[in-house]
Amino acid sequence: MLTRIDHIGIACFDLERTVEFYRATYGFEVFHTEVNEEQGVREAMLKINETSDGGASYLQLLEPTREDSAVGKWLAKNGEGVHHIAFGTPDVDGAADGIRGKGVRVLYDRPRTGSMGSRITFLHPKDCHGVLTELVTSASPSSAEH
Ligand code: MC0
Repeated sequence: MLTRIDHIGIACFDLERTVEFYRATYGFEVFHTEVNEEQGVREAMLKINETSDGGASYLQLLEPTREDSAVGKWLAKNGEGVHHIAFGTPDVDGAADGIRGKGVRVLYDRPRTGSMGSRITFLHPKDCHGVLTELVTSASPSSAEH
């Protein structure tokens, strides 16, 4: 079961400048930052609201750490913009299995580590009407709140 929009991933060339745009324009503050070497991104999570499932929804600003990363390749081809949407679920393994059973390509055999210790996987954009789609289970309900 997918219970919230966990985050919208936005690819950018310069993380600090993009964070400043979201702060100055909308008043959104940085909730969390980290580097995910496996995914090749430096990211800032801006918390937008808490959700009724005990989690939260974020904007995730993503700057590539290397040109051959997924975000690096996408930026070179498309420029800045919305890169993916992520749905939150209490059970990423079960959600991925169910969606795989409907004929959608799930990109990882087993979920990998995402933002704030979450477990994540992705669905191929070509099977999702052009939208790279991520499934996320937070590390714990409290990690989505702090
Ligand atoms: C590629 N395509 C996309 C897309 N990326 N379409 C929509 N949205 C995107 N973000 C399209 C391309 O335009 C191309 O279409 C086709 O998919 C193949 O793309 P490609 O450029 O040849 O690249 P591939 O095939 O090497 O890789 C695409 C793929 C990859 C989606 C498999 O980006 C991937 O594995 N993504 C999942 C991981 C990821 O995105 N990590 C970064 C966020 P045409 O029509 O030209 O053939 S990490 C993250 O978000 C973590 C930290 C977290 O949330 O916690």
